[in-house]
Amino acid sequence: MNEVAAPTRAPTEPGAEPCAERRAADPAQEVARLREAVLEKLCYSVGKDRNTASDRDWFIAVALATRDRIVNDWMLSVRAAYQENRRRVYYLSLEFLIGRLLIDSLTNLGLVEPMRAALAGLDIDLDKLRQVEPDAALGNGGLGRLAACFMESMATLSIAAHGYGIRYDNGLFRQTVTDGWQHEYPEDWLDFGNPWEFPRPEVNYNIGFGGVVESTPRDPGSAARIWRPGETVVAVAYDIPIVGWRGAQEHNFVNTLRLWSARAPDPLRLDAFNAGDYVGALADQVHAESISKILYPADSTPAGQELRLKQEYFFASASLQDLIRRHLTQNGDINTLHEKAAIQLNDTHPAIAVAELMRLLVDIHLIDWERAWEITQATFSYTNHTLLPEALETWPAALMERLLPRHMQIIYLINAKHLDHLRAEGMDDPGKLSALSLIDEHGGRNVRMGHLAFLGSHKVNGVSALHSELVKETVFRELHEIFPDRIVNKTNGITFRRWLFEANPHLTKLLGETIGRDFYDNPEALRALEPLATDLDFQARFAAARLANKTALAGLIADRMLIKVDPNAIFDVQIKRIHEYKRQLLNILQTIAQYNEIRAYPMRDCVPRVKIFAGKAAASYYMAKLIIKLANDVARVINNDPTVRDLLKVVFLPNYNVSMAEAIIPAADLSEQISTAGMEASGTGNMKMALNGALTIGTLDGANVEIKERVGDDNIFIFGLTAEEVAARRARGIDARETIAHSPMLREVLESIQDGAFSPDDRHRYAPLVDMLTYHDYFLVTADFDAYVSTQMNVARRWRDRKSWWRSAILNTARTGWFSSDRAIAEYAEDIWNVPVRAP
Ligand code: 26Q
Repeated sequence: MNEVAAPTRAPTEPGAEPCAERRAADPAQEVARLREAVLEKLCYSVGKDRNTASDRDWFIAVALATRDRIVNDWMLSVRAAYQENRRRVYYLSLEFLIGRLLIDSLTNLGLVEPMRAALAGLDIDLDKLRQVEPDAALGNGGLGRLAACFMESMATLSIAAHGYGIRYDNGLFRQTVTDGWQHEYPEDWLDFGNPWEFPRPEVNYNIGFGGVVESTPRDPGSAARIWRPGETVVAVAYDIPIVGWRGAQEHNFVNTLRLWSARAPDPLRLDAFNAGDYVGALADQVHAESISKILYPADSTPAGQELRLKQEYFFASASLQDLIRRHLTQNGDINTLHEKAAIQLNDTHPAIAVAELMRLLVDIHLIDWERAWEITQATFSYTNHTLLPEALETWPAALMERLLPRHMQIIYLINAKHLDHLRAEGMDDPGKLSALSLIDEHGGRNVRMGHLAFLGSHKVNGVSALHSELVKETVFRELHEIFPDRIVNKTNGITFRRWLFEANPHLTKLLGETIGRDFYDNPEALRALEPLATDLDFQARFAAARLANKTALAGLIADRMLIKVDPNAIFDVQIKRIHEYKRQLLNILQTIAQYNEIRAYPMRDCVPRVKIFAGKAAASYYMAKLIIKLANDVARVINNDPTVRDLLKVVFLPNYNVSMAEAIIPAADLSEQISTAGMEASGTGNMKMALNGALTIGTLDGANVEIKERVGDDNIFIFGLTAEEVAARRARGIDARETIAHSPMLREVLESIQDGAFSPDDRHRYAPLVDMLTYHDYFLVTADFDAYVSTQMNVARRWRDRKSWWRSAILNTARTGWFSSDRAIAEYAEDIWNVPVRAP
């Protein structure tokens, strides 16, 4: 197979000619057509009779009928990009946390109600089918969900964009909680097929690993390198169409998410099979296909394993070969690649693409080094999502040399030229040179992927204003000094289609009736709500919409957990990956403090609260799993204590995913965003809850800072140390004995945990946790405890004054339009990719 085959016509695009005429003008006709289409799919594609079809059969039929409506626009979009020869954006991400697509696609096509009516005529309930679709959980958390929101916004803004990732057979693990402990089970989203994907077996590329690099003389004085891999795996494409909202012209803009699946070049060794070795005959296949088998279930601590590096190179190489093929088909000249392609690296996970593009340009396309480097830098840009030192990706040079010998040579050469240049400019401080080097020499030789991504890009961005400043001051301090214009900020955003229109139809309807539908296309139009914030009639309608959402969530909690919660209580919500820096522990300690208070002063008037937690812990993250167990132990004790009298309930909902977020977020009154300041790069759940009318309790971290600036100080509860104070406190030491001694409430809480009040079956269960908080409180839970408790009291006071609460809630919705991912993508398009956008 040719590495960069250049066929005369791209065989991989979804065809050239749009095939069917699209929408019926008459709504009744539209409904009738959809009904016919669904029945046809049920019969001819699913092979089922209406009388025996299961919900799943109906779901597949509806998804396929919806997909048919997408394909035409897809072809038109591809053709438009081709004819206009636009610069294309390539979004490389190892994670796309998509969730469900049925309602999302129907919403963007404007077909939710027609489809609902079509199905009602068949006695089928669309909302029931909606629940049947498995979540596509090809991501861990924020970074993966951001990629999914961005794909939708790029289509909405008619940016010709392709997402590239891996089609994992098993997405993020399914979490169960038994006896309070998390257990992980494989996730099986593909078991009943994926109606949204188009397999493209003809689009496949060879990906090499290992082997040797040979030199052959080229021009006088220079040598060509030829990499002869020892192993080859084939990457096969699967395409998912991503529909944009409405569309600028007469059709919706539709982009492609192309996911790669790994295959062995020869799936079966016939000689072994014939000799009776059936397992051995399949060994090569199993080995090759392991690359796209499973998503790494870590969200911060890099696994550092060989398979992960193979995944990174596998999808980076396949994607580059694919986009170069497309470029050559259309433009014929590799020298103009950067004019026609902008590649965004979603964190360092695809950073090996920098070395791969250099290899393709220099070794395969015979471009000279300096020119190749110019093209590479002009093509790539890189987004940083974390400052956690343990999450900064590095790979042992020895492992890289073995797996990717040619790439390692290229990395050494990039580094040598980079350091030579610095020395030529007069830099002679060995400390600085070593901090600037691509190779970290402390404790063995490791390749710094962040440095590689930084040097290979023309722009590097952080994901909130605070985070981008910290990126300049910490991880890339020395690089920023030398390239002061490279780091920019692009504050994250969320797609309002999924996180407002689809997740919260009650509120969306109310907003439409009140301020008109401008906000459908222009999120800033939500500002029109501001004058209504004190209107008691509107407040009542706003509160009613929220109560409907809370009642629905209470139903879900009753069904799944057999816990009864009162929809009139404050729904106090913390939903995100479980991590010490996110400080679920701080929330649990405050819950215990409130429990102690209720028992100590039973006569005191106390505001009823439901504490809702959800989130997964990395399987190997012991402390995170212990925190889940504590949340569940505390829930059991509090929920079963009659003296609490429903004033406090604690719920840990297992198996948090995108669909569960869609159910929880519209029902949240209080949004917990309480990370140790400086550690949460941005957060996006904070934006989703604020948009839906929750008030935030949070630290000055990530995008909380910008949410505060927009909603106003009176409409958010901010507490705790600032990022600067955190740094200073850590410098002073993190032994918390003195802090604990000064807080009677904290002391009581820690003593009750220590004494086994929540673990009577194992009194020592939480000794490691209490020890950690006492002697090594790196995340400063104890330092922020008193401030957090008193801010939670302010929350309760505010809740009593419901007029004031709803005023703030309405102002949160009115003032968070800026956090739309359309705004974020428009900024990337203008400042980083240099591509035009077209609003609907
Ligand atoms: C790396 C190497 C090996 C194995 C796993 C990983 C890995 C995988 C996922 C490292 C990090 C992640 C995910 C990080 C993440 O989700 N970060 C979040 O990104 C959001 C979008 O920018 C921010 O809003 C959050 O603040 C940030 O935590």
